[in-house]
Amino acid sequence: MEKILLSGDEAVARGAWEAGCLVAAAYPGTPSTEILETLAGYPEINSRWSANEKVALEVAGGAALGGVRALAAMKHVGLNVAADPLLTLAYTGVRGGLVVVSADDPGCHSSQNEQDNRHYAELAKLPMLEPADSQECLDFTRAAFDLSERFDAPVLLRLTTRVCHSKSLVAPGARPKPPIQAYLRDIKKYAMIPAFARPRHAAVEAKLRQLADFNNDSEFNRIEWDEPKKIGVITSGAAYQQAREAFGDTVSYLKLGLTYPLPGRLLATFARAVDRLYIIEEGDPYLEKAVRALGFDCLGKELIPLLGELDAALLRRAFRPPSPARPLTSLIQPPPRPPVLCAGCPHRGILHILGQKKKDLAVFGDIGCYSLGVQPPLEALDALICMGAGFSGAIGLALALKAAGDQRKVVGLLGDSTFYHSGLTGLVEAVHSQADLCLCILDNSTTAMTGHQANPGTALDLMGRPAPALDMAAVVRGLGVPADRLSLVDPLDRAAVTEALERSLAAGGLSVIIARRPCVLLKEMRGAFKYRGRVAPDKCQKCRLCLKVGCLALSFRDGRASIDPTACLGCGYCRSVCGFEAIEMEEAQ
Ligand SMILES: Cc1ncc(C[n+]2csc(CCOP(=O)(O)OP(=O)(O)O)c2C)c(N)n1
Repeated sequence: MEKILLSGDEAVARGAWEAGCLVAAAYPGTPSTEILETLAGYPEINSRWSANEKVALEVAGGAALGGVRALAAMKHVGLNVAADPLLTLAYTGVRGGLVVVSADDPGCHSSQNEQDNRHYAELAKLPMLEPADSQECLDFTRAAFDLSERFDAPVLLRLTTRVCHSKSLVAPGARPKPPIQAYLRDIKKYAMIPAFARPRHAAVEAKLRQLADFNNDSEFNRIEWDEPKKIGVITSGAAYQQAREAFGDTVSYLKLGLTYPLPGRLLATFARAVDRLYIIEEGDPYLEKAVRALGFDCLGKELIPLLGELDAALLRRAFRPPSPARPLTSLIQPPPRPPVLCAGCPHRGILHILGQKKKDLAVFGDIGCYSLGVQPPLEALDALICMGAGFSGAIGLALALKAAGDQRKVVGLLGDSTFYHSGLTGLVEAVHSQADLCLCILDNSTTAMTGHQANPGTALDLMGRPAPALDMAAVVRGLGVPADRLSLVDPLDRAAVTEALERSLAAGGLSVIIARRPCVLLKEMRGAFKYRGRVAPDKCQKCRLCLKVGCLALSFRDGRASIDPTACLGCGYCRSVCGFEAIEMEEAQ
């Protein structure tokens, strides 16, 4: 078959297909999202967006226990959500192969932290594979299913942003008839009550010893010698590519692919053969600690940053700082382009109103496009931790403010996808504990931030098939919020949002506002706005109030506010903010 150009994510999907995977589940999150988006193109695989990562892994885990090959994918923080089933699936083992993809984001390109999920392999006591390019993404994924069945364990496939998103040539293969094994009831293996879990733990430890031994000669690792063997570099994943680009054939490499459990004998052979040993890895000193624990002296994080991503120029500088007279060209940085809410974004209205009231409010935010409301000019959110915390964090914050006699009211805020992901349990807690809060759900009918994925509130599933959309208002009422404490508003309707917010906060107790308007970038919204804003020059009083809405179509030019007609989508929110009726709407050309 001819080679094809694939990103790492696409190659993982292809590898799963070639391995005969039958079930794939994920919750979107950069840099992992394209794995399921690609799998959706293979009709032989039942692929889905799950409500969250824990659900995704449990769906895949259940399928693997049932005897078919299954895959769950997520970004690194998603594995925190899925950690509970992960650690016990290690005990049950599998029947059909189970591959768990964790896509880490060194450098926080689009994440709230840059945790190094290699530690999860050690914590969960699971084999871990780390591909370094698209071909390895395909090969390792395919092999991961075999490894999973051979050692009766879920396999962690750990990727990072560069591996997920870089494209390189891949030799594709065929898909055999998917191996399906008969489901067998085996409670000692699959029902983890304490009496059965204890012996399963012993089985896991035995498996790890076998895996470590297997890894010493496994095809996943390779040594690339340089003669004479002066400098040795131990590395894996994207760091291998960066090291090769920086040092080429001038050093010897031990490139690791199966990075847990580590191959002690192989590491020792390599370490003994070279004069000086370096560990080049992104993130924590994971390999470095293991090499030191084997008794070998090496250099790693003293030279190479623990924070952020590596690149070849950074590695060259780490080993040989450039002379100030001849700086490396890559030291030139592109100008920063901070992300902003799109023109016409429905979140803008409610965020602007919350920002205007920030002296009287404390707002616990969440992760979604509305996170862009943290910074000026909106300044609507006080805190943001992880998905779901917009509600539960707000409950705790309200308790603290009450204890301190602080009169500020507390608002919790999250989006529709986040509500179904992990906001539901926070709402249950708020109802049951009679929290004194206003909780807002910004329902734009999609999972916008990661690229418009379906969620339980949308009417189509990942494969594009019609799916029953949950009725959010009914869900909220069903969880115990009385109808008169629930408001449904258009987030760009300034008067309605202000009224709902003030009424909710004045009444005290728990109230919920669903601010609903579809994301302006959804296909079905094309052409929805028939007008464009225009500033009437004679009416503009130069007060700059409209600029506070943070719309990229608005700027201050030639001494007055101005609207770029090519950027404006005509949502009209800025018009409702202007106190001088200086913004007019005219028909779009
Ligand atoms: C545990 C976890 N999983 C996935 C993500 C990636 N992620 C960030 S925001 C977001 C979607 C938020 O959707 P929604 O709440 O509907 O807000 P929108 O972007 O549509 O405004 C996702 C999937 C994450 N940050 N954390």
